[in-house]
Amino acid sequence: MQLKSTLLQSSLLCVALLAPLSATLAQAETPTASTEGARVYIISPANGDTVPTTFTVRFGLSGMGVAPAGIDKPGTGHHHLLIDRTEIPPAGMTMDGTVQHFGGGQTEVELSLEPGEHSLQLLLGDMKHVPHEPAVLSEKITIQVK
Ligand SMILES: [Cu+2]
Repeated sequence: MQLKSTLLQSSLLCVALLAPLSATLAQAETPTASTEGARVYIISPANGDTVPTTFTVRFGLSGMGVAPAGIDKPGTGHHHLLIDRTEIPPAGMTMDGTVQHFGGGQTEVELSLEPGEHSLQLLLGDMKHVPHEPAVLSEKITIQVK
């Protein structure tokens, strides 16, 4: 009996998925209007909570809807999580890779952080990852990771 060897080809499709975001970096964008009264907030953990090194962050949004990046629908956006950031990403600019993007329309994430004090804050972005005008920004919470 003879064994046939099969040549496996690996694809690098994942590289292509990163292209649309970097292509729009540093471009001035026409601001997308947020809905008046829209509010983004962290459902859990709560401000001051102590959490294990791996924990779930749940995102809340009222007054607007969640849509994946690239979907042009008024009154929507996707979540961005700012971890231990002292500055808010600049208005009118595409948020870069220092911000966690949830361009698939996710409303929670399992995070793993080093033990210690950390801050978390949510910022809604439009279909091009640009903060709305005015920005829809959550309160910043501080948590203890143990
Ligand atoms: Cu984004």
